[in-house]
Amino acid sequence: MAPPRHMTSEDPFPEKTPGKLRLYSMQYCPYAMRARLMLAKKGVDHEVINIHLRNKPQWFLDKYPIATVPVMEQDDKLLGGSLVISEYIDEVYSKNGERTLSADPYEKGRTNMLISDKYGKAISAVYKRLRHEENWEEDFFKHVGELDKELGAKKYFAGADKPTYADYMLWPWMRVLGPDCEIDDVLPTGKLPNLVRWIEDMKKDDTVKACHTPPDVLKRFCQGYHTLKYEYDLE
Ligand SMILES: N[C@@H](CCC(=O)N[C@@H](CS)C(=O)NCC(=O)O)C(=O)O
Repeated sequence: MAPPRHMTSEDPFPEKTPGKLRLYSMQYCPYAMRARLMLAKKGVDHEVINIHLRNKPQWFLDKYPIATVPVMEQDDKLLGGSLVISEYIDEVYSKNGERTLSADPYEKGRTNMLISDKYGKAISAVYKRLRHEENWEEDFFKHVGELDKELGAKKYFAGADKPTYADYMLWPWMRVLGPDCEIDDVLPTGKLPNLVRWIEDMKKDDTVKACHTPPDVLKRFCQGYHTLKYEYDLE
């Protein structure tokens, strides 16, 4: 099914359904994908309102002046920011023992430290590569290489035998690496052996499959980073 069209300043505010969780998103935004992965993982009944980021509706700007996606709304509750939303969904929609982010304060702190430090640097390096910036390689193999080291012999990032919060919060940027996608020149170098294995395992995960974007579409969107021509309704 094609994703919902991206709403512009021409579109009236879509009325909300009481009780229903709404995600303001952009179909190819990796931050919004974090929230979409968590919603899929937890099987949360929700609706997606896609926002055209180059021509945002005024009602979106009024609601969330920071003006980024994702934003989550449910009745009078509103949360913005991919990690805030993902953690909220994980906490609210999990029964005991089902959380993907550990409830143990130390474990949770370790995961959040990994996300803000090593993921942050690796994500910046991925954008550098997508933008074909000069000298992208040094940063890329340094910071994405750190992730490879962090993963080591573990199957998944937080040491579990199935993907958890730590894996889902990274996946939206790693899915663009590889032969099906935009960045096809880094995996065959042999410098990221653990990540290569992890990427293959992640592709088999049901939640990842539920949020899949066809590689040709993702590739077209990613090319926008290079050409600065972003297209949103590609499917
Ligand atoms: N820190 C934010 C960053 C979100 C973000 O930068 N989203 C991008 C789209 S991928 C955005 O909304 N950009 C606003 C714009 O392009 O005007 C989060 O984690 O949610």
